[in-house]
Order: sequence, then C-alpha cells, then structure tokens
Amino acid sequence: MNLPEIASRFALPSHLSTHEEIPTGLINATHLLTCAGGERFILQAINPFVFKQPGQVMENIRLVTSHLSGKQGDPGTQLSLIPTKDGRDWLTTSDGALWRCYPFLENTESYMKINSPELAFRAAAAFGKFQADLVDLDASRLHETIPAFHHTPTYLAKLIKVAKEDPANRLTAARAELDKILANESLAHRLTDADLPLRVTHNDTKISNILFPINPGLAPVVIDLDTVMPGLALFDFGDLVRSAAASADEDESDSDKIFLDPALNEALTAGYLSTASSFLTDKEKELLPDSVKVITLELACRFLADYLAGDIYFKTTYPDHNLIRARNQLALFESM
Ligand code: GN1
Ligand code: MG
Repeated sequence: MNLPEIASRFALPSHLSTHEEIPTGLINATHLLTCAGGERFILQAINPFVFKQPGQVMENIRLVTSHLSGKQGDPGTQLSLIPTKDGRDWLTTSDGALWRCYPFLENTESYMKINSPELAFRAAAAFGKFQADLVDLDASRLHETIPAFHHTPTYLAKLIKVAKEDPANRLTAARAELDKILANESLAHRLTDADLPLRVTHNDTKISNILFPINPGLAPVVIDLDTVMPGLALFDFGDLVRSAAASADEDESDSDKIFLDPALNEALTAGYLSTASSFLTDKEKELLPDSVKVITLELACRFLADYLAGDIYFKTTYPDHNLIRARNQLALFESM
C-alpha cells in the first residue's frame, strides 16, 4: 500500500490533499498529512526493529491518552488517536508495518533546543505534570514494550558483550570510550538497585517532545508516547536534563564544546519539582542529581554498543556517527 492508500483507511474528515515526510526522530517514519479541508494529521509507521510488539505500544498509548483525557483541560491541545474507518486504533499493512494517526496539534510550537531558564522550567514542569497525572494509573497495566529500556546495567552488559565479539571490527577505534565507561561501572547500578517505586513513565523526555501552545493560557502537551511504560521517574528527569541542559547537541563533532549548563540544570530541577514534588519519595528526590549522570552513561553505552555492532539501531548518516555520539555523552558526563 502506498501512503495515500494507508491514509485513506483512517477516518479523516476529508480526502488527502498532500503528504510529506518529516525527517526528525531517530526511530519511526513520520508523515504530515493535509486534507482537502486544510486539517492536518500525523501518520506514523512504528519501527518494527525497535518495537517488536507494536500492538502493545498502541495499547499503552490508548491507556495513557484515555487516562489523561479525564484529567486535562482543552481537548484541542490533547493527544488523541484518529481511528481507522473500521474503528481501530491502528492499521497493519501486509508488510507487517503498524500505522497510526494523530491530529496535528495546531497553534503550538516546539523547540529542538532550550534557549532560556524560563523555557527549561516550563518544559520540566510539563514532564513532572505528565507523571503526576499518571500517578494513579497502575503501572502494571502497561506493557513493557522494550524490555529493560532504561535498565543501565543491561546496556552495560550488552556493550561488554559486543566489544568482546567486535563484529564490525571497530573495537580499536572505540577503545578509549569503552575504557571510560568501564571505569564508571558501579554508577550504572545506582538507580536500578535503589528499590524505587515503579511508575508510569514517558521514557523519551527530550524538549522536542513537548508542544507549547501559542496561547500561553493553555498547558503544554507531552507527545511521543511510544515508550510510555512502567519505569522509574528518575530516568525521565535524568534524560530531560541530559538532553536539554547540554551545551551542544548529540551530534556535535567537537566534544570540547559539550558541558552541562548549570543554570539550565537548576531551572529544569526547579520546574520538575514544581509539579512532581507532591508524589516523589524522599529517596527519589535525593537521587535526582545522580539520575542525570546515570542516564548519560546509559546513552554513552547505547551509542557505543551500536557503533561496535555496526550501526543497527540508531539512524546514522556517516560511519563514525555513533562513535561521535558516544564521545559526546562521555564529555557531557565528565562535565557533571
Ligand atoms: C531515540 O527516536 P528518538 O530520537 O525519539 C531513542 C531514545 C534516545 C534518543 C537519542 C526508542 O529517540 O531512547 O534517547 O534516540 N528511542 C528509542 O537521541 O530507542
Ligand atoms: Mg522518541
């Protein structure tokens, strides 16, 4: 099926006028649809290599969006699913791909980078509110769609294994980075060994996953719910700070330019606590600063392991791409 055919299976208000691919995101293929009446939609295929059970991803999203819609204000600024014409939340094509469709949330803006402490505060408050709104949704009702997704010791073990096997013959080039990671092995266990409560978590808390309504009276919307799962709140917080308070982006080729911006770190922490302190335990609060280090080490493990494996997980555009990314995460880690 081609894209217009796939789109035609969804209950859109009028026929498809144009479609274009949106090339952001390292995992899924995303298309912007515009209908004859001007309404816009997001049509996405879930990456079957990353999400082995895409139907479970959709069941999680259904559970979370339904729970949130009972709590939050304006329905025009909420994430909801467009059903297929036969009333389902998704469509499977003959090649096994799973497609789903969301309304495009109009009159909102998103940011690839945080440009001020004020924005940092608002973004972190939005992720804290997201967790707070889900605190009464029993996490055991959600599927663990990517097993051990934020289990740092598992990534470390995978890295050690792929380094031993060295299937792409890249270990020599990655030796220095591998040694730096191994020197911090004990930190990898800090959150997962702390006996923290299992909650409903987002698991991909980058700033670009928030839509800010242009009308400042409306609440920001957390999007990209593919990885909502049972998890630890601290990985959401840590990943937010890791990705948003870094002075340069993940692909920066000069790792000397990368450090954790203290002012942004402070604003993110204050913003997160403004909405999350009501439900966080004392132990969770105590571990907030460590969580940033742990998730940064985790990303370094993931990028380096993918480099050693021959670039099979993250999209890359040049041979050393994942090595550069790993190096960046380590530079960020060392600046903390
Ligand atoms: C992936 O596709 P994207 O950019 O939303 C990854 C995250 C990483 C991120 C690093 C399912 O997210 O865990 O933090 O790349 N998502 C998955 O850029 O593996
Ligand atoms: Mg994502």
